Amino acid sequence: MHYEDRIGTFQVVFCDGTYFRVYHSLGQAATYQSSGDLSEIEISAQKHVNIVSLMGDKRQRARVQGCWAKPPVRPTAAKPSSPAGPCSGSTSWKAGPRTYEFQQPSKPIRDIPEEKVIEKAGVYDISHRPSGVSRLRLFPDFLQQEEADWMFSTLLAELPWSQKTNYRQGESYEEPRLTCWYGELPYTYSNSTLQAKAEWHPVLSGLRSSIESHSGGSFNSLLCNMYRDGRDSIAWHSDNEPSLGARPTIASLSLGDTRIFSLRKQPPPEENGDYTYVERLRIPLAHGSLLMMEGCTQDDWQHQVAKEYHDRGPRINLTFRTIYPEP
Ligand SMILES: O=C(O)CCC(=O)C(=O)O
Repeated sequence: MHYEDRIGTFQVVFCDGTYFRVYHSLGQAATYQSSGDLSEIEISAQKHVNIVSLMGDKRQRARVQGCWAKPPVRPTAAKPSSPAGPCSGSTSWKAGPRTYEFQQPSKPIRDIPEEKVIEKAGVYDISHRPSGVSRLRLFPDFLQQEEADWMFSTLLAELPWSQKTNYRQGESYEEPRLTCWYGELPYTYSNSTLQAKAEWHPVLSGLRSSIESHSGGSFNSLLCNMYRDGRDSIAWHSDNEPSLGARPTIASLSLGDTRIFSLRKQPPPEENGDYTYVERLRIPLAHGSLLMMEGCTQDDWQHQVAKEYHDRGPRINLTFRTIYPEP
C-alpha cells in the first residue's frame, strides 16, 4: 500500500502472512503484526502516519528560525483509485474509500541516524575529513567526589557570576545562564564582549594546571558557565571565533548536576543547512568529569546543552581555551 501525507510518502509492505511494515519517506519505520484484517492494518498504518506527521511538523517548525512556522496544510481528499490485486507486496492506500493498488516506492527510504551515547572513559574519533580528525576524550572521573563537591560549592559562592546580554540582528537578549571570564585578553561572541580579567581565582588556576598536565594542552583563558536549573541552557553553536585560532583544543570540566551535552555534525553543503539527517552524539556530563574537544571538532560539529523539563540542580561548566590577539 502506498500513501501520501503532507510531509512525505508512506508505504505498507507485507513481510509475510504474519507481519507488515510501515515505512515513511522521512525515515521512520515500524513493524506490526497482521491479523489479515485490512481495517486493522489501516488503523495501525494511520497511527504511524499520525506519529510521523507530528514529528515532521515539529522538526519543520524548529527549522524555521526567527519567524513563525505556518500551520501545516492538509491535503484535500485524494480521488480513489481503482481496486487492484491481492494483498501482498506493496499497494497504494489513500484516505477516503479503501482502495488498494500495487506500486513501487517513489523514492528510496532515507534513515535518520540513531543518536549515539558516549559515557565511558576513552578517546573517540567522531569524524574524519581530508584535513583532519574530530576527536573527543572523555574522563568521567577526572576529579574525586569530595574534591569536586568542595570546588563546586566554593566556585558557586565566590565567582563573580553575572548574566551577559548578547545581540542578534540588532535585538538584545539575556543569555539563559550566568557567566564569568578569566584571561588576559577579552573574549567576544554573539556580538558582545567579556572584558579581560587577569587575576584568576586560586581554585581555577590550580584546576588549569592539573588539566594541562593531564591532557597535554595549554590554556590562557577560561569561560565559566553556571546553569541555575534545567531552564538554563546554551544553544547550538561551535567555538569557532577567530580569536580561538584554527582547530582549537577546548577542555570542559563539569561540576554539579549532570546535564546532557549534545553534538550534531555540520550537514554537507547540498543539505542547505538542514540538520535532519546528520549524525548526533549525546554525552551526559557528570560531576567531576572532563571532556576534551580537539582537532576539527569546532569546524565539523556543533554542540549545545538543551533545556530540560524536569528538575535539575545547579551546574558549573568551565571551558579552558587559548585566546590569541585579534589582528
Ligand atoms: O556547559 C557545557 O557543557 C558547554 C558550554 C559551551 O558550550 C561553551 O561554553 O561554549
